[in-house]
Amino acid sequence: RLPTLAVVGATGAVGTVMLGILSERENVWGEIRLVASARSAGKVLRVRGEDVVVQALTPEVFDGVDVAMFDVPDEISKEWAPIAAARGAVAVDNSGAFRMDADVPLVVPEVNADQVRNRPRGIISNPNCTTLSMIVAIGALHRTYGVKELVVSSYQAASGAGQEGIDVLRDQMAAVGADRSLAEKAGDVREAVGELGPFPAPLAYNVVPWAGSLKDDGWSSEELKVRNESRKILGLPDLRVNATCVRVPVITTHSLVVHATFDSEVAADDARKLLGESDGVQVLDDPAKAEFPTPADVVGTDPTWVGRIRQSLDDPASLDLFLCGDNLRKGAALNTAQIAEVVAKEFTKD
Ligand code: 11C
Repeated sequence: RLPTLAVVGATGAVGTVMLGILSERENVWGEIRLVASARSAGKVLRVRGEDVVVQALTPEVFDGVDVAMFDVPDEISKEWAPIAAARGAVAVDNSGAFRMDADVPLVVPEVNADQVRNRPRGIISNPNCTTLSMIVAIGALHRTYGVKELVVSSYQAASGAGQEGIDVLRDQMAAVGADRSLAEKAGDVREAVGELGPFPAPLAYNVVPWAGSLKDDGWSSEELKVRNESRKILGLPDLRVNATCVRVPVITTHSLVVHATFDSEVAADDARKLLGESDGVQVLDDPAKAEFPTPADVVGTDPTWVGRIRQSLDDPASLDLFLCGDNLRKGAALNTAQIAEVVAKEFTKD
């Protein structure tokens, strides 16, 4: 039989992309139930070419559900994923609520699909979009060369902060766009943009060296996620990782610069070939022809894009890379859908 799927958070930024992905991918689901807050209940959304009425989040909505995806804030997942699991569903959670729990696997199917079965609580976590935007490529390199250290700088899109992030950046761009005298005097952009929304500084005409919340010793939650989640996914608890997370005025698609050090020497051509043959990775790397990934050119696509692949001039065991990944697709909805599809196979086999 085909398993029943619930999509919790169906009306949010990631949920909206999820409905598109479920409509595009090979169908492995029987019923698809759409779930959101009571405020959105009764709305009609389209998935797989059909109109589906959104249901309110209640314990009963999970009755008969085999897999429940959660694309909701941490506190909602924390409360409701265990309720879904108690009612017999496998919860695939895209929030940060359970990612670092030892009894919850953190899965990227191209890297550690085998971990899906290792779920004593009936919960599987999906990584943060920033980690996901690099880990498929780093995982592929790690399998051959053994990764020892990552130094990461992110260039994160506004949609990482949800629909509010998208709306605020669009409003700020509209507010500054017409005035050709702006961005010449300290503070003039800040004055012009209006609401900062979820960002601690203007995002239009700017870069903001901050994402997430403040943690010990000046690190941001986002930077710690990149470190801790990379370690867990790669199964390397002592991996050295330093990340600096920066927000840029891009609507969707996170970019990262990664300096990766391996156990053995890596020639750039060998890395290019290996990445080119890896599932979920697309190499675009010919600077002489201005060929490298940019968010504007890859948004809406599934792979992790890699370019600017160079062997370090000072260390033949290190590579410098530029990566781009759509933070709402592979960074969130697509990876969740892929995990759910791995689980779905268990039901169709029985
Ligand atoms: C951002 N990466 O770009 C964050 C959003 O842990 O799932 C996702 C936060 C998370 O703001």
